[in-house]
Amino acid sequence: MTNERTLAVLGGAPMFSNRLYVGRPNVGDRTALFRRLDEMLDRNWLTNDGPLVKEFESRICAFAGVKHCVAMCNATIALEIAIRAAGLTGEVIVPSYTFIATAHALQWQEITPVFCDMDPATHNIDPKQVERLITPRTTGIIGVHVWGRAAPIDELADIAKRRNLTLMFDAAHAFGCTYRGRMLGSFGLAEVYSFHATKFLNSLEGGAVVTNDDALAAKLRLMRNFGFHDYDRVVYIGTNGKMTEASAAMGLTNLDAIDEFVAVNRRNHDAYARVLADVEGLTLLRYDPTEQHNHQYVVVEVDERFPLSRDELVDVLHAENVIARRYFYPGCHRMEPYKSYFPHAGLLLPHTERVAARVIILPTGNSIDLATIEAIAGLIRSARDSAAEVRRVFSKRSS
Ligand code: T4K
Repeated sequence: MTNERTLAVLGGAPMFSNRLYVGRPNVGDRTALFRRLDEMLDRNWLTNDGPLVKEFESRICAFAGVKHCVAMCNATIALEIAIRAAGLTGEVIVPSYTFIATAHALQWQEITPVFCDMDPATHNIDPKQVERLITPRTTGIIGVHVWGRAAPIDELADIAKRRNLTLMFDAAHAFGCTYRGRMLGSFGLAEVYSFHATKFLNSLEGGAVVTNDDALAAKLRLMRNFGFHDYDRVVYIGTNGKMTEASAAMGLTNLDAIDEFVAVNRRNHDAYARVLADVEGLTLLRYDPTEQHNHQYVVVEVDERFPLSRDELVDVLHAENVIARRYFYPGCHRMEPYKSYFPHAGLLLPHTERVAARVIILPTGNSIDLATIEAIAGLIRSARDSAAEVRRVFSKRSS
């Protein structure tokens, strides 16, 4: 199909007339959503710990097997509040290979994120380096379950215990994923989910801190609502981190549909594995079949055996309207303000630098069917077969 057509970067028409995006929202039953919104309007209760938020929180607790869920307006604010409620100060160790929000949530409150390298086999934080980064100012570790694959929980818990540090997890990618059969969300002092539009479970925008710690949960609830204890009594410093009822309506509706979302994601992931299996130089990241997984990310590493670089391949795909992403390029340590604060951080992060230059995320979800996946694989093969010509065009453009 693709061998006879001319690639768009070589002057042909794009293969897809509509853009195919990574991160297209998963949306459940619209009728159920509109019913919930109608009821919300009839009740005249739109935010401030309303009944839909309460229902959403208790459904998340039951699903994840945690005692408390404190729903918030997004995961970045949830991280900030959790970090503050846990009393972290000074330095906190985080992976550099994560979305910038993990680092910013610390820096925003003048806590230094100390960037740790990854294990290139898992893309998750390397516990051996964590130990070496601990200083007298270190108060905590925030592990990230990158792509929903568990961070090295046992190793991090052991370090945190021995060195008297607080351990939390950024579980933004990990809703519906397990570690040793237990849902991610129930480890460490607390974990933070994201329910952003692009996430496996979305509430338009949204996030939550989940924890089994009663005192922490009480503090999180106060901090989420300006520190209000009741109508006119403020007992704590707080901010506005509340989730709206409309967000909870979306979250509940999508929660009802997560089995379908997983099935589609898994089908697509298997299809990508099949159609890319024989492309030398591309490695699809696989999920552990013994754990539950949301399969939300199709992660491919492009190595030296592929005749185009990762960035060249991304350019070829974008020209065809396949809007692949380079998450988490170039790594938090190469973004501001961290790049200016620690200009040589990359020296300690060789795996992060290498993997961040190789990863490409391909579109999945409901809007992507098997024929589309075959077509994307065809494009990748055409790019490989026309690599010399593609390179010539790119080098002419840049000269
Ligand atoms: N920790 C981690 C590890 C995270 O990955 C994130 C968020 C957070 C913390 C913070 O969570 P939140 O505070 O957001 O709850 C996107 C998301 O905005 C961000 O939530 C997510 N990580 C990150 C991995 O991806 P961008 O800058 O890539 O967003 P944008 O606007 O380029 O959209 C991404 C793709 O999704 C595009 O291909 C278009 C598509 N899209 C997006 C939206 C909003 C849609 O198709 N429909 C939509 O409504 O950050």
